[in-house]
Amino acid sequence: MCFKKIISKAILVFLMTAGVAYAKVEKTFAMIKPDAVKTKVAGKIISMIEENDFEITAIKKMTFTKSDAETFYSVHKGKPFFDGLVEFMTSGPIFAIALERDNAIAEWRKLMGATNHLEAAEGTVRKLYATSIRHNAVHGSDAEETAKEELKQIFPDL
Ligand code: IDP
Ligand code: MG
Repeated sequence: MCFKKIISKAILVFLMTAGVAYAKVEKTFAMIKPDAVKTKVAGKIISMIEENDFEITAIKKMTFTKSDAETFYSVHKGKPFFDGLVEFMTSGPIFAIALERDNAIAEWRKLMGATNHLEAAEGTVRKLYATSIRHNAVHGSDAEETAKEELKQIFPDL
């Protein structure tokens, strides 16, 4: 093999390795909240997740106890909306979902849309299904560390 060919092969291998490293598979935690389960749009939201190339690695329907919700949202303890949030999150069943894809955390938050549905972009889950800033259909981890903690709380065996 000539020198030129060896160099171009080496460059190709380097670029492929760098590409794979860049697009590393990431895990995140998603939830379909009680409002969306109650209005039976959970299936539509799961379709959106699948259509956007996420792998669903675990899913379960469950109902948060007060203690589950307080632990899950402990970062918001003391905020004016905390008690209402806990009441809402314990008001009915949710779907807890473990997701994987490249940049899963950011990609799922992008697909969810802004916390306030009035600010959510067209085509996002919250634009389509949220009815207020509290009743906003879905949850998504906001960083690698929180994704790890949330997955551990809800799917300890994963
Ligand atoms: P996020 O779900 O987009 O990450 P956070 O700021 O982490 O938003 O808030 C957690 C949840 O608390 C929101 O999804 C929403 O259900 C509720 N929430 C946030 N801000 C308010 C508010 O100002 N009023 C009522 N509920 C709120
Ligand atoms: Mg949050």
